[in-house]
Formats: sequence, structure tokens, C-alpha cells
Amino acid sequence: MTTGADAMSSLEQARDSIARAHSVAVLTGAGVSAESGIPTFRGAGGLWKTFRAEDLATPEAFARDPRLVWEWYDWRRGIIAKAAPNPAHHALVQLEKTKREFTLVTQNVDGLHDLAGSGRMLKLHGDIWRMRCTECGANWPDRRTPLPKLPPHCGCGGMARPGVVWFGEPLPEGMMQEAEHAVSSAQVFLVVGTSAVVYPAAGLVPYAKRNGVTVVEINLEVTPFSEMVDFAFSAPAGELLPQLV
Ligand code: BJW
Ligand code: ZN
Repeated sequence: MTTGADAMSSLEQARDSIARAHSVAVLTGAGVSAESGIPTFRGAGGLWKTFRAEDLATPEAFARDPRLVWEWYDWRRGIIAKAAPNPAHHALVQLEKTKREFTLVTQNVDGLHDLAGSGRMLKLHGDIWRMRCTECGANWPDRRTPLPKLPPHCGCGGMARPGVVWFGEPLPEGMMQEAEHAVSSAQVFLVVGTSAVVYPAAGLVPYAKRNGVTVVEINLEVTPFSEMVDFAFSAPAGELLPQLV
């Protein structure tokens, strides 16, 4: 953990590693959007303090009570719709422009990286602005908020579900392999605003270390990997990322 007197020199070292790298990979989590006013899942004020994940973010919960699950997603879509990208999102767009190889792996479903202008992106946990038909599998964008009718339906008559990945569900086909490839071929891996407890995404951090990649973590709190990474900065992403890149 980098704090106090040694903060300047570590910041400079990390900045130097990032500046020298031709290939950079980034993993983002809910903390990146916290300064945009979107609640995180864990930690102070996190969604899982008020809501139970098992009741809302599992296929079983949706099968039991699709309307309840949709009400929660409709409420969150309303919050996200009012939010704008913050300096952390913008800094990642700038970083992407300067690198030969750059991959943004995000666990976020809010679409703020898209709004900021990020290009190459792997959305491991889907997109809250997309819907998927539970009958025919169709997949389409829908940015209306609030939704006119809950639960929404597909043109085929089937019920729609949010286009996100719930606990117990597989990530989009082939995406973890793409993420692993991006991480192992990077010289620097930035891990920003994630509690790093949800797998398989969290596994990218030790995977990077095993592959000799320099790992830079930015988080307000200590994570299971803070001790293992090369640089762990305890600071708000919207303040530190623009200084780092
Ligand atoms: C700031 C900040 C600021 C705040 N600046 N920082 C191995 C071991 C154990 C369990 C498993 C395992 N492998 C799989 C599992 C099961 C499960 C899992 O990981 N469970 C653990 C939690 C115990 N994983 C799964 O089920 C996954 N699927 C899977 O593995 O499938 C296998 C399979 C294969 C074949 C067939 C079938 C199955 C799927 C995981 C899906 C996660 N879904 C969610 C909801 C998405 C939709 C929605 O939004 O509603 O994804 S849960 C939630 O957590 C969301 C997030 O993307 C994800 C990660 O959270 P994140 O982003 O890290 O946010 P927080 O809130 O946790 O942390 C925020 C951090 O920011 C904090 O640390 C703050 O300090 C920090 N912060 N402000 C910097 N300003
Ligand atoms: Zn359908």
C-alpha cells in the first residue's frame, strides 16, 4: 500500500511504467463510476448493503419474481441515465489514444466508458442498456427510462431480461479468453475501482502477476490483491488516474 511520504516517488514510478508501455490493459469496476454518482455494490453505501444479491442478481431470483427484479433494474437505469462520465473515464480514453495496444476490460454495465468515448472494450458482465429475450434469445438496445411496462417483452411475445450477467451465469462466450490474452500481452495492467472479489474477473489480477505484468491498483480500500500488486494507490480514481496517465 502506498501512502504518505513515499507516495510521490511511487506515483512517479507507476507513471513512468505506464508511459513506457506500448501495451496496456485495464480492469475497471463500480468504483470508477462512483464519482459519477452511481452506487457501488460493496463497501460504504453499496447496493448489497440494502439489497440481497440472491433476491435480485441471480437467474433464480428472476424466475421467481421477474417484476421485482425489473423494478430494481429500472430504478438503477434511472440513476445511471442521469450520470455522466467523470475524469477517470476520460483519462482512460486519453490513455487509449497513446498506446499501440490497449484493452479496457470492464465489469461495469452502466455504459459510461462508451459515453466517454472508449473504443476497444470487453464488457464482462454485459450492459444494462441492452435486453435479451428469454424465449428467442434476441438481443437489443433499449435506453428508455422508466420503462413503460414491467417486465418488458420481445416482439416474439417472450419476456425480456436485462442484458447483464448474474451470479451463477457464464460470461459472454470467449470474452474471458480475450481478456486473459489482453492482460498477458500487456506490459502494464491497471486495476481500478474493483473490490476484486467477483470471479472470474478478479482472477485476472493474479493471472497478470503470474505473467510478469506490472500491476497498478487504484482503490479507496485494500483489496485481496493489494499486497501482491506492484503499486497500490489508495485514492479516488477520478483524481489519481488523470495524474497517472
Ligand atoms: C473506489 C471509488 C473511487 C469506490 N475510486 N475506488 C471462484 C471463487 C469463488 C466464487 C466463484 C468463483 N468463480 C465463480 C464464482 C461465483 C461467482 C462469484 O465470483 N462469487 C463471489 C462473489 C463469491 N461468480 C459468478 O457467478 C460469475 N459467473 C461464473 O463464474 O460462471 C461460471 C459458469 C460457467 C459455466 C456455466 C455456468 C456458470 C458471474 C459473476 C456476475 C457478477 N454480476 C454482477 C451484477 C451484474 C449486473 C448488475 O449490475 O446488476 O456484477 S455482481 C456485481 O459485482 C457486478 C459487478 O460487476 C461485480 C464486481 O463488483 P465491483 O465492480 O468490483 O464493485 P464493488 O462494489 O464490489 O467494488 C467497488 C470498489 O471500488 C470497492 O473496492 C471500493 O473501495 C472502490 N471505490 N469508490 C476508486 N472513487
Ligand atoms: Zn423473443
